[in-house]
Amino acid sequence: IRAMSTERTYGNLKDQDRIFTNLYGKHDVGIEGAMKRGDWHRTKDLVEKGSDWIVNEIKASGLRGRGGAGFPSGLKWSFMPKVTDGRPSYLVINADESEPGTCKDREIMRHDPHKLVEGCLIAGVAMRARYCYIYIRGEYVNERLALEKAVKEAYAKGFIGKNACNSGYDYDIFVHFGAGAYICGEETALIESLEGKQGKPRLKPPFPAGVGLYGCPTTVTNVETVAVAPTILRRGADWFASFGRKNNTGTKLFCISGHVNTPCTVEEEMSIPLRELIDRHCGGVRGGWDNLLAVIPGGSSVPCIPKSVCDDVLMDFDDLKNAQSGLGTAAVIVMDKSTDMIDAISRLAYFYKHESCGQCTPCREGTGWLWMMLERMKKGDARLEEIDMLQELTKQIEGHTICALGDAAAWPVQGLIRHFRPEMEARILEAAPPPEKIAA
Ligand code: L3W
Ligand code: SF4
Repeated sequence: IRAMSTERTYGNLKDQDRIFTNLYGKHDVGIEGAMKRGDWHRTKDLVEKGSDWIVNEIKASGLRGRGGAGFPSGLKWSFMPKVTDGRPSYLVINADESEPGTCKDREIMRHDPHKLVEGCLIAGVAMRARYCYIYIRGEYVNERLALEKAVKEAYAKGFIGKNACNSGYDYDIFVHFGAGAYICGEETALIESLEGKQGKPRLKPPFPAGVGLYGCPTTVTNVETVAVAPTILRRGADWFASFGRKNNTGTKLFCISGHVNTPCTVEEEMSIPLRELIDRHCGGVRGGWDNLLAVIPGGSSVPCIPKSVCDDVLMDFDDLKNAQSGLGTAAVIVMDKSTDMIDAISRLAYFYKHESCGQCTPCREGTGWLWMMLERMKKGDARLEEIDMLQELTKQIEGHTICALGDAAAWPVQGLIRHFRPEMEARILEAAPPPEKIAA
C-alpha cells in the first residue's frame, strides 16, 4: 500500500531550490559564469573539512545513487579503504549514459560541467582518491568538449591539479571517451574498458571499492550523484533531505519522452506524483490523460506500469518498487493508446540482444530468444502457452548472469506479461482461432 494519502504532497520545486541551471535558459557555461552561480565558492573549506565530514554529510542528506541502482551514496563512498602501500585510489565517473530514454547527465555536462568537475574533487577527497577518470559516452561529442574545457579552466584556476584549491591535496582529472557500447555503463565493464580491454563485466565480489581500476580501490559513480554533492555540502544535508520522503530524499532530474506534448528534462522534487510531473512539465499526455496506455518510469531496464498504476504512483525508489517497477535512471517513457505494447517491448528486447557482451549463456542466448518470440507474438504467430514459456525464459535469465544486463532484458518482458497478457492472448487468437493455437 503506497503512503501517498497520509503524507504531504510532493513536487512544485522552486527555482531557488534547483541545483542545475539547465532550466534557466541562456547562461555562461564557462568558469566565470559558474562561479557567479556559486560553483567553486570556498571549495577549499570543503576540501579541508576532510573525508569523514564529507561522507557523513552525504549520508545525512540521504542521497542515493542516480545511475539506476539507488545505492546509498554516503555508504558507498565509505567503502573505500585507506591504502597504506602507496597504491593510488581512483574515482571513476560513469558518464556513459546510454540507457534508452535517459538524457539527464547529458544536460549536466552540456550546461553545467563545473558542477560535475567540482563534484569530482569533493567526492575524490571523500574517498581519498588521487585520480579521477570521467568516462563519457563516445557519441556525446559536444558534452565532451564542454567537459574538457571545464577541466582545463579548473586547472588554470588551480582548483584541481597539484595543491588543489591551495588545500595541499593533489588531484588530477582525465576525460576518457567510450566507443558506443551500452555495456560499458556497467561499472566493471567500464573499468575493463578504461584498462584498454573489451568492455566485459567482471564477477562481483570483489567490488571495485576493494579491487577496481588496475587492481586498486575504485569507486564508480554516476554524473548526477557527484554533481549534486557540492551543493549539498554548501546548503546542508538537512536542506537536501527536506525534499521528497524518507529514504527517497532530494531533488532529481527526470527525462520525459514519448507521447507527451512537450518532452523535456526537468529537475523536480523526489516523490512528485507521475501524473503531476507529466502535466506540469510536459503539457500532459498527447490526447489527454485518458489516452494514456502505459509508462516505463525509469529507463528501459524497468518494467512498464499501466495507466491504473500511473494514476497515483509517486516518482521515487520505494513507491515505484511497490508498483513492481523501479525509478532506475528516472527516464519516463510515455506511451499512449496508439502504442503496440508487444512491438515496443520487442524493440527493447532487440536492444538488449544487440548490446549483450556474450559472456553468459542465459543472456547471450536468452536475449535473442526473447526478441524472436516477441517478434512472432507481435504478429499473433504463436500458441497461447508460449506466453508462459516466454515468462519462464525471463526467469531463466533473471539472476543467472554476471551483470544486471540480463535482468534488464528480462524485466520489461515480465512487465508486459504482467499487465498486457489479455492483449497478447487476443493477438494470438485473432491471427488464428482455436483449436490451432491451444496445445492439445
Ligand atoms: C562495495 C558492497 N560496494 C554494492 C556498489 C556497487 C555499485 C553500487 C550499486 O547496477 C543498475 C542495474 C541496471 N561493497 C557493495 C558495493 N556496492 N554492494 O553499489 O550496486 P548494484 O550492484 O546494486 O548496481 P549496479 O551494478 O551499479 C545499476 C540499472 O541500474 N539501470 C541501468 C542504467 C544504465 C545506465 C547507463 O546507461 N549508463 O546508467 C537502470 O535502471 O539495470 O540494475 O557501484 O559496486 N557490498
Ligand atoms: Fe555480458 Fe549479458 Fe553476462 Fe552481462 S549478463 S556479462 S552483458 S552476457
